[in-house]
This record gives sequence, structure tokens and C-alpha cells, in this order.
Amino acid sequence: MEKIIRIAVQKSGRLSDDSLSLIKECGIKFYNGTGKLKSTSTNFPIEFLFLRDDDIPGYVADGVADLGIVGENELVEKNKSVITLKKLGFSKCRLSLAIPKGQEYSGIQYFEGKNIATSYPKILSDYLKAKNIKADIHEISGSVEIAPSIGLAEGICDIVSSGSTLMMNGLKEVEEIFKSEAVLIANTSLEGWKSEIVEKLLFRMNAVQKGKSNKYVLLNAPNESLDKIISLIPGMRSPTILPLAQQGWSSVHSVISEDQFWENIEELRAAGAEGILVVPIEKMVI
Ligand code: PRT
Ligand code: ZN
Repeated sequence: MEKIIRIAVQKSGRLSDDSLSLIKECGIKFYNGTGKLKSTSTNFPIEFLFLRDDDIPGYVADGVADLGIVGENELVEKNKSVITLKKLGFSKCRLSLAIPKGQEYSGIQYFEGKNIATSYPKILSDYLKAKNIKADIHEISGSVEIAPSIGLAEGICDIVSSGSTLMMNGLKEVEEIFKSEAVLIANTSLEGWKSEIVEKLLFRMNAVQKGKSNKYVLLNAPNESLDKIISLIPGMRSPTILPLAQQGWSSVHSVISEDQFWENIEELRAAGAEGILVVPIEKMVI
């Protein structure tokens, strides 16, 4: 049998581009022409299944796919038994309760006895149960936002990202009930060579993610400030210090998180750092 793992990714939608970019950034090459449902990488033992996101948790739970990339909202709603290997940091959104703009909202009690439209009946009913609220959940599969204006429901529970869809439909967000982002999931019984391939993939994904959150910083500094500057940008082991052609000056190279760079920028400049360059890192293995 050919030693190859299968990953399920969304065919087309809000998860697709970022899922495929992440895989490409891991150095994995493949062809995904429009309409293709399956594709095999030419340089890594992985096969892609392009599916609707709703089907991904089930395919991974059943072992049709070994891995999958899906939103946590879909994963929790489908309630399938899989392992979450990694949060991927994209397709971030929240699942929220919303009501018509003109209504007064005093708290979750508002929903007692009300009719709520949603595509996420499980997450919503778990939430309401935990809050001790009894409401009627009306499951609909799309265009949830129009439910109140056509008299189908008094409130909705739907995915919100910028909030503009709610606004356009005369609704206001009143409770955030779930935060979501894309996650890498795996079948619960991966072992042997399959888990070795998964480990390799995870290693690459971690390197890509680390690279994204860190920057390579180069700057010039007078030698008398070097101790101070090294303490501000300590780097992976320690910074590289190279003498400049001009006496008494050095070039300092270091790797730090972007957040740390912005936090320390004023102090770096006060210590005499100049000619500061911040360069993106493609991959980082530590
Ligand atoms: O066809 P398929 O079933 O595969 O796709 P789909 O239509 O079910 O899902 P898709 O592609 O819309 O979303 C896939 C996943 O992306 C979701 O399960 C979420 O995890 C995540 N995600 C991130 C979003 C959003 N942002 C988002 N804004 N999913 C949906 N929306 C919709 C939301 O339903 C609402 O209609 O966008 C609207 C709200 O957006 P704002 O910016 O106006 O607030
Ligand atoms: Zn879907």
C-alpha cells in the first residue's frame, strides 16, 4: 500500500484560500484546478480531498480523511470524535446572538420563551442550557439574518465577523457565545507511518507560524550602547554583532516577535539605534 495521508480541505469558501496557502508555505506542491475533488502532492505524501466544510468533521471522524482543516464552529456543532491538533489562526469569527436594533436588551433573560433562528442548534442549545434559558430554536441552513424581518424568529444566532451583515439587516449583536478560528483536526486512531507523516507536516506548520509571528531585525548602534540593545532584542540564542566600517559602531542582527519589537522601539532609538530594518521571516525552526 502506498504510504500517503489524506487531508480534507474546504473546496471553496472562506477557509479555502488560507488553508491552501498554509499548505503551500509548508513547501507542499499540488495542483488544484477548478472542479477537482481530489489531488495528490507531487513532493509530499499527502492527498487532498476538496469538500464542503460541513462534511469535514465527519469524514475525519470516519477515517475517510486522516486530517482536516475546518472552523471550530463547524467542528463543535457537528460533535464528531476527532483530535484537534492545532489552531491555525485564520478564519477568525464569533457566533453571536442578535436581535432587532430597536429592541431593548437587558440581558440573556431577554431570550426566555423567544424564538431564535440559527444554523448552529447544538452550540446554541448548549449555551442556553448553561444559562438556564428556555427558548425555541428554529434551525435554518442559510440567510439566518433575514429571519426576524420576515417574522420567522425574534432573534438569531449566527456567525459574525465585521458585523456589517447584522447592521444591514437591522440587527444588533447582544451576546457573543462562541469564538472560532480554523483548526487542524485528525482522526483519533492515527498511528505508525501515518503519524510520522502528520508529525512532519506539523513540524513544517509550526515553522511557518513561528516565522510569521517573528521578524528579523537589523540595526546600527554605537558600541557603548550594545549591552542595552542586546537586552532589548535578545534574539534566539543571542544577537549577531558585526563591526561597521566606521569605528565605534556595530551592526546588530536579531530575531524577535513583532509585538516585542514595537514595545521596545522607543528604547532602542533612545539607546542610539539607527538604520533599523525589520524583515519578514519565511520559516523558523528552533
Ligand atoms: O460551501 P461550504 O459549506 O463549504 O461553505 P459555507 O458557506 O458553509 O462556509 P463559509 O465558506 O461561508 O465559511 C466557512 C467558515 O469560515 C465558517 O464555518 C467560519 O468558521 C469561518 N468564517 C469566518 C465565517 C465568517 N468569517 C463569516 N463572516 N463564516 C461565515 N461568515 C458569514 C456569516 O454567516 C454571515 O452571513 O458572513 C456573514 C457575517 O460577516 P460580517 O463580516 O458581515 O459580520
Ligand atoms: Zn458549510
